[in-house]
Amino acid sequence: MNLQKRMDTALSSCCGKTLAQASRAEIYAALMTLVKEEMRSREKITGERKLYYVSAEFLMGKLLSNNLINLGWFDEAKALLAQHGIALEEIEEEENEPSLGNGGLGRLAACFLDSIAALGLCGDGAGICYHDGLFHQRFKDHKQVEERDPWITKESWLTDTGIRFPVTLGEKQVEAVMYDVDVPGVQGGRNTLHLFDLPTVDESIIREGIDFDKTDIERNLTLFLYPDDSDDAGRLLRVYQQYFLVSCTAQLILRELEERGYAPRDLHKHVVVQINDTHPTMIIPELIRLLVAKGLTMDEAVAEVQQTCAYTNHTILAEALEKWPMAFLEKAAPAIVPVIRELDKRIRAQYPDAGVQIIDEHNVVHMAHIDIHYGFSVNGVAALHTQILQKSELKAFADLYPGKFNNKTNGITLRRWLLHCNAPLAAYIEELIGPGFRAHPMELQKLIAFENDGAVLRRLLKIKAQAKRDLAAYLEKTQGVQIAPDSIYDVQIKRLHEYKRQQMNALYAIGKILEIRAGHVPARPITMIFGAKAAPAYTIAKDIIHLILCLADLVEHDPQVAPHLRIVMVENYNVTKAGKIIPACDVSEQISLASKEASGTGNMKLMLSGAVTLGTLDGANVEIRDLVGEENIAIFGRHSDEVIALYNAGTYDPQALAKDPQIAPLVSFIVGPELMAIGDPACLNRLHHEMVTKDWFMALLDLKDYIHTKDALFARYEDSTAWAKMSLHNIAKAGYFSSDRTIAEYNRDIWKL
Ligand code: 26Q
Repeated sequence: MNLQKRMDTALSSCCGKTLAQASRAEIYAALMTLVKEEMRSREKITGERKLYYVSAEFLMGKLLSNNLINLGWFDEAKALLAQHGIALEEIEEEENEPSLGNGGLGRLAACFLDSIAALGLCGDGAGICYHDGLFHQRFKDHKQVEERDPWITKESWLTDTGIRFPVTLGEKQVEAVMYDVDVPGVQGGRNTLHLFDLPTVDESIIREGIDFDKTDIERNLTLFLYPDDSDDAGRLLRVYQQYFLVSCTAQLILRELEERGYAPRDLHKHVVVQINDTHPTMIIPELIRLLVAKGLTMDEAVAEVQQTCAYTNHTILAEALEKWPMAFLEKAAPAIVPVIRELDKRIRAQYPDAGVQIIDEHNVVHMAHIDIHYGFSVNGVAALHTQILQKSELKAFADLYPGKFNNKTNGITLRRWLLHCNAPLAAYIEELIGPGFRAHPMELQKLIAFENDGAVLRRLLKIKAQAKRDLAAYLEKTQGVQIAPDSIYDVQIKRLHEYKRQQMNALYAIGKILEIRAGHVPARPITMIFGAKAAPAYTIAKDIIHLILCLADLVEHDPQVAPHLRIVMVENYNVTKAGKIIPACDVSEQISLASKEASGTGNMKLMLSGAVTLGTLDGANVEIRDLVGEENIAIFGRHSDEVIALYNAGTYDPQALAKDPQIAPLVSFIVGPELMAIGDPACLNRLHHEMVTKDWFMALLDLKDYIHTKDALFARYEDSTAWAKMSLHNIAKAGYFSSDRTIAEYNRDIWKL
C-alpha cells in the first residue's frame, strides 16, 4: 500500500488539491474514503455459524484511528501527515462522534464488535441509526442543558446497502433502510455493524433542545436514543424503536440464512443471537412469528428460537429491568402479541410460581422473563453480578434452569483503550516486553519483572506526567479551565446515577474545602475531574451535576482553597473525551454502592493506563482486587451482602447518619449560604432533602470510610516510587480485562462459532 499515492489521487479527484493544499476537512474526507474502500475490499468473515449481536446501543466513538489501527495503516498515515506538519489528532477533530449509546452497555457492544472481528469470528452487530444520538450536553448557569447532537454528515462511515425491510409499526407499514458500517479485524477480514433507519424521519420536528412530538412515529422513530422513561409517550416510542430494531434484524437473519443455503428449520445450527440486555427481547417472538409464517409449527418454531437466543443481563436495578404494559405492545407491535400470549400460556402450564410468569397480574410483560425462559443462556457481566443474579435477583429462574446461567466478565479493547488513546505508554511497554502483548494481553504480566527497576518506574511516572500536561492543555483549550499538572488527578467518569455515588465524591470535596479553610492543607494539590451526563428527566442526577458545578465555581473563586483543590466537570463527556482523560488519571473513582454496579468497564480502562482504583467491592472491582492484590488498590465500604441485607430489613436510616458530627457539616454545606448564593436554591434544597431523608443509594453509609481511605491513598502518592510500583502492577494485571478474552469465553461457552 502506498498511502501517499492514494491520498494524492483521492484529494485530486475530490477537490483538485494536493495534500499540502488541502484543508483538514478535505484530508479527513479523503482518508475516510480510502479507509472505507480498503475495508470494502477486505473479505467478509464467513462461517457455518453466524452471530448477531443485537443491541439498542453501539457507542462506537470516532472511527478513523480505530480503523487505521485495525487495517495496519496507522503508523504510515501518521508519518505521512507529519511530513506536512499535521498531527493525526487534528484530522480526527474533523470527525463527529456518533453518540449511539448511553454508557457502559453501548460501549461494551462497540468493544465486542472490535474483538469479534479481531478473533476472526463471523459476527455482525445490529442496531438503530439514531440521527441525533443521545444528546449533546452543555452547561449553563451550573446546570446541564440538552441539545441535539446531529452527527451524520454527507460523507460518513455509513453505507446505504440498498436493502429495505417492511416493518409493521402499529397499524402502519413502513420501509426500513439498512446502513452498514464496516468493522475491520486487526488480523484481516471484516464484519459489519448494520444500523436500521426510517427515511421518513424528519429533524424539523425537533423543537427547543431535544423536545419533539413523541406521537408522530413515522417522523420521530430514529431521531434520538431514548435516554430515560419519564413520560408515557416517550416510553411507547421506545417500544416502537425496539420492535423496529428486532423486526429488521429478524428479517435480515432469515434472509441471510436462506442466502447461505440453509433451511429455516436449521436456524439454530447456523445462527446465534446475543440479546444485549432486554432492549431487543422482542426478537424472540418476532423470530417465532416469522418461522411459523415460513411453515414451521409453533412447537418447532419455539424450540428453534429457544436454541438460538442468548441473553446478557447488565443490571439488577429494578427500575432498569424493562416491563411494558401489554397495551403498549398491542399498540406498537400487534403482530407479536399473540406469540407473547402463547409463550406466557406455556409457562403458566409448566410453572405455577407467579414470580416467573411473563405477563403479570397487572397485564404487564416482563421482558427479562421472556429471555430467560426462551433463551438457552443467561449471563451476568462480572463474577459478583452473576452470583447476585443467581442467589437473589433471579433466584427463582436459576433454580429452574441452573444450566443456563453463566458469567462473562466484561472486557475492553486494548486497541482503542491502550494502543490508540495511550500510545506513549503502549510504545514503552513494547520496549520493555516486546510486541506480544498486542495480540496476547496477558503478556502484560511480564511487566511485573520490572517492579523494582527504578529506571522503569521513573519512565512510567514521566509518561503519566506528560499525559497529565496533555490533559491540562486540552481542558484549557476546550473549556478554558486551568489545572495544575503536578496535582493528583482524581477522576470519576461515568453516567450520572445515584447508585454510582458522585454525590459522595462531592461531599468529599466539601470536606476538603472546610479542612483547607481550617488550615489543614493537603500535601499536594488535588484536581477532581468529573465527566457525566444525566438522563434529562432524572431530577436528582441533574441536581448532583448542579452541586458539582457550583462547587467547582466556589473553589475556583476562593483564593484560600484554589491553590490546593480544583474541581472540573468536563462538558459533554463521551468516548473521545474518555480517551483524553484516561491516560492522565492517577486515582480511579469506582465508588458505587456494593451490589449495584453490574461490572463497570471504566475501572478496567483506567487501571490499564496505570491508575490506582479507589473503590467498593462491587462489579468487576472485586476481580481487579483479586488480580492486583490488596496492596495495589484502595477498597472501602460495606460489602454487597450487608447492603442487600440492609435493603431487605428496611432499616437504613440516613437521618441518623446526617447528624453524625463528621457528616453533618458536609451535608449542611449544600444548603449553606455560599452555595445558595452561587446556585439554584430549589435544586440544592431538593438534593439536600433527598440525601438526609431517603439517600436511596446509601451515600452517607460509606462516607466516613470513603474519606478516610481516600486521604490515606492520597498520602501514598507522596512516595512516588511506591506509587509507580502500584501503577505498574495495575497495568500488568489489566490484560485479563481484554475484551478479546471476554469474547473468546462467549464463543467457547455460548456461541460456538
Ligand atoms: C431501559 C428502559 C427504558 C429506557 C431505557 C432503558 C435503559 C437504557 C440503557 C436501561 C439501561 C441502559 C444501560 C445500562 C448500562 O449501561 N449498564 C451498564 O452496563 C455495563 C456493561 O455491562 C456495566 O459495566 C455497568 O455496570 C452497567 O451499569
